Amino acid sequence: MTTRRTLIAAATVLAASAAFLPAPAAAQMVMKAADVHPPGYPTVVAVENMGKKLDAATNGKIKFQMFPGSVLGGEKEMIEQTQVGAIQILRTSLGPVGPVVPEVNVFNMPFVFRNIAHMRAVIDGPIGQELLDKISASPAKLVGIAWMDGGSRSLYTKTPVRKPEDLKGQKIRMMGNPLFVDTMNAMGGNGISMGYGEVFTALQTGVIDGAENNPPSLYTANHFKAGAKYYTQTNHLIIPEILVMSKVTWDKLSPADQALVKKFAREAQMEQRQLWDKAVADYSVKLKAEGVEFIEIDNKPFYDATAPVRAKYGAQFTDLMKRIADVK
Ligand code: GTR
Repeated sequence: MTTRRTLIAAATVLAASAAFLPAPAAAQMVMKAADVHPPGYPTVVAVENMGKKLDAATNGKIKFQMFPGSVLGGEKEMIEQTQVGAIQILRTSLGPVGPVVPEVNVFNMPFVFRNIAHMRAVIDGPIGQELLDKISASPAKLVGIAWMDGGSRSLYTKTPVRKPEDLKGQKIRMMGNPLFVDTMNAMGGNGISMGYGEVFTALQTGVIDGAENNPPSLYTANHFKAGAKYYTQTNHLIIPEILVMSKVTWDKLSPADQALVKKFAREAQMEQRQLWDKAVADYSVKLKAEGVEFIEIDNKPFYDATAPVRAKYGAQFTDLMKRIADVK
């Protein structure tokens, strides 16, 4: 019969042997990373490379699994999924983040940056960090970890546009943020808010007459094949893209892992920029080869036309806009 003493002895032996067992491996985290863009797109590649660095630096404890090409939804839906922790890492335009964190709308205003070099100087510096911090401190449950480049957005339509009057009566798709609908209305057209994934069919069926975006997006989303062959260089929006982590996920990371995420996110910001410049050059050549006409214009009439939008949305950002303008 088992005595109390033998039970205690057995427990002691077990406890002693447990001391020699290897420590249980730290729980592995496979983070879902999402993007509307297809494999090979600069943002997708930079985030994949960031995941590889994290995997190596944490000995496989943290890995990314990339879900490109909108497989997890449009940006509005993916932002919501990131807020609840169903997606852990999201690369999105800052445009649809505006309705969730209104403070970021300062970067979403038409012609707020003089040019791409100016935008880069701002996002790389203290103002860029302040806005990332504002996202993290907001109740949105998102942590801003890096900026990415989305170049400059210009108008594409089925008929040539050279001045605001040419947009009269034209329905132009804009990203989901009332600020952009107001921008297009001020530019002379009728802004229609719609998800990126719906633009191709909407162009084909005549629900819209045009949209606006950068050359890599115009090419990879095939919008030029749906009739949008005239690409007017309005350069009206220079909106940075952003990499956010779900706060739910962030809070589970140790301070050391959080520091690694920040370090590699900053490296991804710089790597994506190199890939981006090449993509803009390559896709512009490809678009021209496909018969897309790049229409060079003086965009001052569009700048002037959007002054009321800057006045309306910029009223709450007066000091910040001055600081942005002062960045060389
Ligand atoms: C692209 C951007 C995407 C998405 C898309 C759109 O330039 O990279 O994040 O916002 O535009 O127009 O919806």
